[in-house]
Amino acid sequence: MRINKTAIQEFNQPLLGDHQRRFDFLAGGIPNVEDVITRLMEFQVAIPSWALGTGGTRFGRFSGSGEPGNLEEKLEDVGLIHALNQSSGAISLHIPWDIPGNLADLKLLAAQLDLRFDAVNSNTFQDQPGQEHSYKFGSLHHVDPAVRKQAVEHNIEVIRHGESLDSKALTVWLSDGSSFPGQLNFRKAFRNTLESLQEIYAALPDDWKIFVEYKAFEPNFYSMTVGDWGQSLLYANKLGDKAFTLVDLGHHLPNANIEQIVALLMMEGKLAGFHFNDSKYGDDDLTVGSIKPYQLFLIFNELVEGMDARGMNHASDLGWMIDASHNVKDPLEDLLQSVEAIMLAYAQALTLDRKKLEMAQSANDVVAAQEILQETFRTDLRPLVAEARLRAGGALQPLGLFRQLAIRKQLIKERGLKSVATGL
Ligand code: PSV
Ligand code: MN
Repeated sequence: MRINKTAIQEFNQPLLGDHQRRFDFLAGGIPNVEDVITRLMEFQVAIPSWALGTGGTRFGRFSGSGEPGNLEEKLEDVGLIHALNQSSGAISLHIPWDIPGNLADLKLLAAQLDLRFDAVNSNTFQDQPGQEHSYKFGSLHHVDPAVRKQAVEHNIEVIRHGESLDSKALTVWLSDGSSFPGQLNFRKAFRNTLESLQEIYAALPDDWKIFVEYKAFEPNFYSMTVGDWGQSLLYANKLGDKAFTLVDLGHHLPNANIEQIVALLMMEGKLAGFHFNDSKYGDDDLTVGSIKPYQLFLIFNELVEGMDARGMNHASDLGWMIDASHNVKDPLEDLLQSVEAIMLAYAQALTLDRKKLEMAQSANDVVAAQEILQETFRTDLRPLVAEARLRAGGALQPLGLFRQLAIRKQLIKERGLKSVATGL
């Protein structure tokens, strides 16, 4: 199903008066408001192809309904989100969950939906039917060179798929690690991984990047071979200029200072990709901003500060993606909530009085620094984000329109009650 422009305009019409009143009040207090709106309109967050269905845990999965049954339908779903919020104009594919079939048709569909293909992701954390060697004891770090070779070849195949869709980056997340002390020689595991990554790196096209994603634990619970930002940065530095670290918000040990990690990676020019989600305990993959919205704002504050310090383009120089799982919510509603939370945190970071903060920092005025941050965080910027969406042709209330149009009901009619998406 598609949402046409008229439906969006008709939905917005009765809401315009109230929106204008709230926006005008807010805009009066924001000196660079037009610049902020332009940046918000440019900013796009990619949706992962594996998060359009209902997720689950190792205890079970309670399937939703009307889930996309193939890649084309997944594109259609992202197209729906993007039509509603105008901020989700990209899709990220996980291979082999989503192997692109008919390229010409797929590209045409993406163009019709105003979508581009973001980073492609390899998968050496699961065995596939017919696969020669098992990844039970790891992939790129494996003690057996034949397993490493198979995993390297898979990554190169993923790059080739990405090239055919005009993607520009490969994300490598490894579940490689050990579950018990003594299981692994850490140095050998690191070196094997590095050598494997070097082979993959050698196959990257000139204008491509490789993102090395780290994770503290799970599925291995004693050590992970790319376990934290230090290890990821080591690999990225040793690989070369096209290699970077990817930060997934759920991949840290509890209470890690993610905003500081982000600031230092940016200072080193080694941050390139970002996976958004939220968590209470571990890699919970919850809706962005649902648990720790203040931390999300603090992270965006560092991102904006760091990107500006290096003269980077906010919209295109880093890869922005959601990486969440939707176990009890409609995935499309959940994704709309996540994108909204990201746009809000970005808007907050853009409107922060940075000069004033710098002055407070220089004067060691700790109280003033906190006041400046919290003044911005506590200002309701939702009308600003809504204005950007309105000007871009989106809905003033994306979730409201999703429900008013009964989109899930229509998808169930088209796809059936029992269609289950590939993915998490
Ligand atoms: C691993 O937990 C991860 O964050 C990686 O990005 C994977 O590609 C994705 O989730 C899906 O399993
Ligand atoms: Mn991730």
